[in-house]
Amino acid sequence: MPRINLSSGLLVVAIHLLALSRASSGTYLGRDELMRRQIDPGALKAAYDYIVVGGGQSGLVIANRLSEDATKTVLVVEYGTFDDTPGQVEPSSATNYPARDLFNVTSVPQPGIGNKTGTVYAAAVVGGGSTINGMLFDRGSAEDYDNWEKLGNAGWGFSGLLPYFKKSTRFNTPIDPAVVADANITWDTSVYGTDGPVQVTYPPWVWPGTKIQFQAFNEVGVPTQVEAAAGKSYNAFWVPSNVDPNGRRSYARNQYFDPAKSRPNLSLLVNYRVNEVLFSSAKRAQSVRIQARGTANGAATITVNANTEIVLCAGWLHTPHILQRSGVGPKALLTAAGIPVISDLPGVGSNLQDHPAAFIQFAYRTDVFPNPSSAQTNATFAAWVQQQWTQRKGPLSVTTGNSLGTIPLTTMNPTGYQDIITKALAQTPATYLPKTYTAEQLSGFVEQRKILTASYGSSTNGIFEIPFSGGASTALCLDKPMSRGTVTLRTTDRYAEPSIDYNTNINPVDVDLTISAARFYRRWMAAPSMQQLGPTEQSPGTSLTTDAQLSTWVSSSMGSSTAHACCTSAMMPQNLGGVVSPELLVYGVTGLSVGDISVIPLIPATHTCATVYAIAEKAADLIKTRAASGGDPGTTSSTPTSTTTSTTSQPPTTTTTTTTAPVPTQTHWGQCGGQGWQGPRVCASPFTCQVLNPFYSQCL
Ligand SMILES: Cc1cc2nc3c(=O)[nH]c(=O)nc-3n(C[C@H](O)[C@H](O)[C@H](O)COP(=O)(O)OP(=O)(O)OC[C@H]3O[C@@H](n4cnc5c(N)ncnc54)[C@H](O)[C@@H]3O)c2cc1C
Ligand SMILES: *[C@@H]1O[C@H](CO)[C@@H](O)[C@H](O)[C@H]1NC(C)=O
Ligand SMILES: *[C@@H]1O[C@H](CO)[C@@H](O)[C@H](O)[C@H]1NC(C)=O
Ligand SMILES: *[C@@H]1O[C@H](CO)[C@@H](O)[C@H](O)[C@H]1NC(C)=O
Ligand SMILES: *[C@@H]1O[C@H](CO)[C@@H](O)[C@H](O)[C@H]1NC(C)=O
Ligand SMILES: CC(=O)N[C@H]1CO[C@H](CO)[C@@H](O)[C@@H]1O
Repeated sequence: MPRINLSSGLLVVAIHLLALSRASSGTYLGRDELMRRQIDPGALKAAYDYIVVGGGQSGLVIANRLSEDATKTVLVVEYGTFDDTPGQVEPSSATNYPARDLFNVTSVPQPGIGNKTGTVYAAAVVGGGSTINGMLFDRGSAEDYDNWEKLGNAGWGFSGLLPYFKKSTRFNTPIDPAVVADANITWDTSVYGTDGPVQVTYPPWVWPGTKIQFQAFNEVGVPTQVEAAAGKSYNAFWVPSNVDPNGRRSYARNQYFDPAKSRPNLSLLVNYRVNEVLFSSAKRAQSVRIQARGTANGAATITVNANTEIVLCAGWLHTPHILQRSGVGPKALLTAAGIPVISDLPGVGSNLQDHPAAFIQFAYRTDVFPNPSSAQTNATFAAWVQQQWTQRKGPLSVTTGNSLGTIPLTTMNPTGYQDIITKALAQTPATYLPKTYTAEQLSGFVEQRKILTASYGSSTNGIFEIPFSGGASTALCLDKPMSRGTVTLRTTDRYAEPSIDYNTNINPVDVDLTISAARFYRRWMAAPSMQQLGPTEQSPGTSLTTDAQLSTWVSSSMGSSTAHACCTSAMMPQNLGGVVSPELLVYGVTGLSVGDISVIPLIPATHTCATVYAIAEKAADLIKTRAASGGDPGTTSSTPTSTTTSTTSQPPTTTTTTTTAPVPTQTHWGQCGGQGWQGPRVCASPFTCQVLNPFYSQCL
């Protein structure tokens, strides 16, 4: 066991605090540069009132709100660092998904999709997912959140969350009224805030074919919503982007952290990993043990104390991993890893959900002009696109698109949806769930299934998302999967990336739902208005018609993730396998909460960014409220140990860390080319790299 050189540890913390104060003047200094600077050891606090674990999207929201009170000190510990690449705030960054800002991990092979390994999206950068995401800024339907409330979470329905959706946003009138009028984009400002941090608007471009696609939806029983963000994000609707009026990314780093970074009570330590939360004998979370990024197992660690509360915001992948390392998780797993059990919570790392997506391909024989591929075939148009962009208008102002069809199952499959529900309810739950599920977890799943199947039969909740913006092909995204995955600490090396098993498509109900979606897509393509575009089917292909044929297509064309992974430390009653209470407090311990996407019990039918802002805003209010009334009810009055207490480091076993080497192919529908593009130019099957304009090619 290495001896911990505490004074050098303190030095490192102080150096980074200094980096923070320099960062407030606009420059971020490299670590080497800082090492040469004079250090004031007094900059390090002996303890902080709050420690936020992870300076990603939710962590920065919570840190901002908690540090509004100048009497409280807040430390954020973030594994990544700042991404100051200028292009990262441009619309074209919406599908870069740069490896430099991501953890490099893949899932175990997925038998439900032909043993492919699932792509994993977990951000490793200040601002987290909000720094790299697609900027498609939608919310779920009221029913999505009301379903959370039905699982025993009072206050987490749509009406309980709406104030936080508003608090986190500010809607700006779109800069181009002509585009709005032509495309008939409609919205209702009353469901957004007027002065919230995240700026939201519609960019000044819509591909003309989009209007035809809306019409075609209307013709197959999918009406257009006036404002989906009002709890109505089902059927067809417009979705704004989280961009400022100049079309630049509006996200947690520039809207929650930058305005607060000069507060003397807020400190952000970057390039550090939180290894464990340490507990008192009364099971109160007292401190976090942290380690410099890139140092080996067993290298020096530093222990930092929290007076009031430790808030986990390390995301869907690492919040459960940190809990498991800290002795909070499934007893059998912890025991196998030699980790003393603080709280036996089998749900930590279970209940993993995402939106798996099957790629459906059509082509338009008689497409309108211009369309998303015009810039590649027409030099005059390509030049116009560039000229428009000098005024920050035109196609290059669009991020990942601004229109969605999120279709109820009752619309997709009016004659068959009831059979799917009956089949789901008749299953023996354990058949398709991870083998590790305990009796409580099985009961929890049965509760979830009751609620999910009710939504399968609802006309006011989407089951499949069809993103469309004038193109003929798209991803059919399963919004309400029945399958459940896991995130599991490696018992031989708890600091290696955990094992990820999505269990994509493992439940045959998910296949049935996807077949319903593919058939519905064909109906949409056959709608009268669509015929002016001359749609022809390429994949699945018109010869595939039976359930058996289409189910083969589903497993070959489906991918595990659309970067919406969640739900791995679910807010549910403990006797249903839950991990946190409706106050977001971790069961069985005190002084420890979770404030990120992990707490979601059932994945909503929406991209997750806006929802994470609302969760984090609500989390901050809950934390402030309990602090004002004396803290976590179970709190013991034990004084936290000071930073100088020697840390009893758990000896990490020295097994080789098998971090998967980055693959030089783009495995998702991300960017694959364009001027200045440094990333992979090859798309993994079934995607191919298509040139959309000189700046941008995409795996489609
Ligand atoms: C590539 C991509 C595209 C997306 N596109 C969209 C979109 O278009 N629209 C949409 O609505 N949503 C989108 N999302 C989803 C959305 O951005 C995420 O759901 C959301 O940002 C999650 O927020 P979070 O706070 O839970 O986690 P994150 O923002 O991921 O934050 C977790 C942070 O914890 C840090 N961390 C992890 N482990 C440790 C540790 N041990 N110690 C210290 N720090 C640690 C990480 O570095 C990270 O910064 C996308 C996500 C990704 C990744
Ligand atoms: C992932 O790999 C890239 C290189 O492709 C690297 O820059 C990045 O730091 C890696 N991410 C992590 C979290 O180590
Ligand atoms: C997936 O892997 C399993 C176990 O190795 C094997 O039995 C199965 O045939 C594989 N399936 C496919 C489609 O390759
Ligand atoms: C514009 O959209 C609204 C809301 O969907 C609809 O009521 C209205 O009829 C549309 N107007 C036109 C001209 O299409
Ligand atoms: C090419 O683009 C120009 C400018 O937008 C347009 O006027 C012209 O009709 C286009 N040509 C074709 C063949 O579509
Ligand atoms: C608790 C704490 O450190 N509070 C400090 C926060 O910052 C103000 C200055 O803005 C100091 O006066 C407080 O002491």
